[in-house]
Amino acid sequence: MADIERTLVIVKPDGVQRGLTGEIVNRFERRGLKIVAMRFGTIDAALAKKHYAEHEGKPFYAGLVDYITSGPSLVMVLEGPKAIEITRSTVGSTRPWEAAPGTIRADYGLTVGRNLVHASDSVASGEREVGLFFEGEELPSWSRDTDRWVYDE
Ligand code: IDP
Ligand code: MG
Repeated sequence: MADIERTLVIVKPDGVQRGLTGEIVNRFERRGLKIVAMRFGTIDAALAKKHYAEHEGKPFYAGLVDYITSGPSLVMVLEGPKAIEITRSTVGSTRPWEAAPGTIRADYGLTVGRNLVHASDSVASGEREVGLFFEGEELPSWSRDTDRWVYDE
């Protein structure tokens, strides 16, 4: 199998409030990524701070923690070849005004503080973030009958 990676993706509270969860999941699913975990609920402050630890001390950090904990999110783990880059390119640049047309952030977003989606930025962050949100049986390993039509070896 070629470079199978796992990434943590979050439809943030603005995406949920705006009724875009299905639309956003659909973009990843139709691209060919496989869902291996999914949970809906409000992220608590302790978990949010761990998740965004790299941003501690930055001017937007407090607002970021408030934003991500402000209501329910849809948290998922997606798997596939080059899943990190594939997911990031589907999501688009952090600042929606810089995101390429056709990406989620360009199609639905205007400001960096309401940019709809989180996606892990490296294989190492993916492993760390998946481990913060899910464990063991919550991450089933399953083979999809269509995989050989979705990607080659
Ligand atoms: P990413 O989500 O594209 O990986 P990061 O730089 O890791 O972007 O920032 C994490 C999140 O913090 C962003 O998605 C955004 O919600 C928020 N953020 C980043 N920079 C700013 C800012 O300058 N003002 C407000 N929020 C920001
Ligand atoms: Mg990031």
